[in-house]
Amino acid sequence: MSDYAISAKCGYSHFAPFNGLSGIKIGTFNCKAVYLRRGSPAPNLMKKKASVMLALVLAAALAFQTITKGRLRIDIDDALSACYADVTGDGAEELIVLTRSGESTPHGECGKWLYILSSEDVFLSYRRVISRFDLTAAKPLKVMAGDVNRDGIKEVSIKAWKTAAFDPQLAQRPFFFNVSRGKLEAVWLGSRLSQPFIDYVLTDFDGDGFEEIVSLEQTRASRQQISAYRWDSFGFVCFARSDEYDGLSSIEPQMGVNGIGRVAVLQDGSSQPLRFALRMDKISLD
Ligand SMILES: [Ca+2]
Ligand SMILES: [Ca+2]
Repeated sequence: MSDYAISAKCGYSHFAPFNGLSGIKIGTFNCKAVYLRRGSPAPNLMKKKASVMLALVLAAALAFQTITKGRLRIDIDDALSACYADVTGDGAEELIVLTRSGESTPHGECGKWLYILSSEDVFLSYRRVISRFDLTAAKPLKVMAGDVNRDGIKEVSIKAWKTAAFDPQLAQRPFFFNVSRGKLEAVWLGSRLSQPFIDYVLTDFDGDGFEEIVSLEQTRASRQQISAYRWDSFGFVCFARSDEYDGLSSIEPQMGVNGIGRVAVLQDGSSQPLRFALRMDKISLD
């Protein structure tokens, strides 16, 4: 014996005799021992296989935003924001995803790509890409969907962090787009709501089958108030407000009684959210 190597999980084997073998090493594939034979290409071949495997592993790690044959491999937990809604009007829900940019704003990280993906047709976490849009310039913070203008097609809403044509201040702004024709068609690019808002959600707050904007806003007295807005031909009109509160910090939509939406609002110092719903044209504690 001129040399030997130890290999885990390998069977015991004899090999037919070769000429010119000078050493032995353990390869990386299938626990096979690789004989180094002068003039043989085998060791180089094994190196190439290792390189291919490394490339595949790296590709899988980077595949979150890699489209392969019109499909995107995606882990929703890695997205900045995502929701399910039928935004193409074909009767089936799509998965709407805002990817991360790594860029920060005063309201947290903003996104980059908006993907409209088939929620069905999933193969090994790959989904069919229906359309995608680069939203880098809008610094999008969150994506939602709802039929706010009551035309039977759900709009995609982006909470953007940017200036407006007549307002040079950076601020959170509510944008609404129709994506049903494969393009990002602006429905309403709001410069602001009636008061500066902390956040807003889309929910059918009045039970008429269409979504409204329900927002958590800052009042002039630096208190917080919840407001609801309904579409009115060319834009949104505020139709209900709550009393003013202190320490309200976040708002989330919730399903209420008989499918009528309500909102859960966190208040500083309390682990349980306050729940608000529409009562006689006023937003009240539920
Ligand atoms: Ca609509
Ligand atoms: Ca409604």
